[in-house]
Amino acid sequence: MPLPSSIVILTGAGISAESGLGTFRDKDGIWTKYPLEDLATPEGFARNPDFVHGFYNDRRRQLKTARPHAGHEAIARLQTACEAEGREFLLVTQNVDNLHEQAGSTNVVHMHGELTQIRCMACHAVMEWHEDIGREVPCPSCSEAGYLRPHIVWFGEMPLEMDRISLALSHCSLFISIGTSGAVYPAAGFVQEALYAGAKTVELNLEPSENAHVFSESQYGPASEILPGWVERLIA
Ligand code: BV8
Repeated sequence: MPLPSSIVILTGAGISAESGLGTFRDKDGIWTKYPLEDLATPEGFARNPDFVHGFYNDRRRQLKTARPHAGHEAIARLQTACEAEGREFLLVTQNVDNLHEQAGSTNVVHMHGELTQIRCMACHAVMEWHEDIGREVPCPSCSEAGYLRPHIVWFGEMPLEMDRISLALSHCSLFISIGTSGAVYPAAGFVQEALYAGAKTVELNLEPSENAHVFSESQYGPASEILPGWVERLIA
């Protein structure tokens, strides 16, 4: 059976769970331990930048030892198969880790930003950064100190590359949602956009998400266990 003409995949924190990076809304999730308003909003950062820098510094450090699993590798194989047949493929992730890239995925759209990038609020430069940052660190681009922030999309801020994502959704034939609770917009609305485009919609998750009823097909279980078989059946 030929591969679908155009695939869009959306991933969330669930696909990084088995690599040891925390999810947000599961039991013991990040937002059950840390106040979202103080850590993932521009207001929270303005109130206490050191607290927010510390939170993201900890998560950036975790990246150094986190490794992708068979689920990430299956997604990278699917991209290779699609591109070998000239099919369109777009991987959009809500995650700010680099596990998809470590597994071989390319052109990954990080709609909520990346832990390994920082942004200067004085000169607006966005730069690769793998170490801790703090208020005292001068911007490598404009040398101003006190203006660096994580290049992360917080609540109330516009996610990145939305035009590119909407264009891909408007003509996709298969939309696959993996490891996300469907609690955060606009990502949680992508399945509806794909449906309007006439796409087949699939949810692969540990358990039904908040918009599970919208999907035409679903399979539940840990991503490292269910993704490889699901992708092999699609590619075969
Ligand atoms: C915006 C920062 C507009 C990075 C994040 C009322 C109604 C609707 C919307 C809103 C509303 N009030 C406010 C809003 C908008 C708001 C929103 O959606 N709020 C929600 C809470 C109601 N959205 C925004 O503010 C967005 N911006 O709307 O801008 C705008 C318009 C014009 C001009 C300017 C602005 C910005 C949203 C981005 C916020 N940043 N994070 C970081 O620190 O990581 S969001 C945060 O949630 C994370 O980034 C995360 O990626 C994201 C989504 O969570 P999930 O990835 O789904 O993770 P979660 O823990 O929830 O779920 C894990 C899932 O995995 C579970 O289903 C679980 O079953 C599954 N799982 C677990 N283990 C496994 C597994 N699956 C498979 N295998 C496993 N092993």
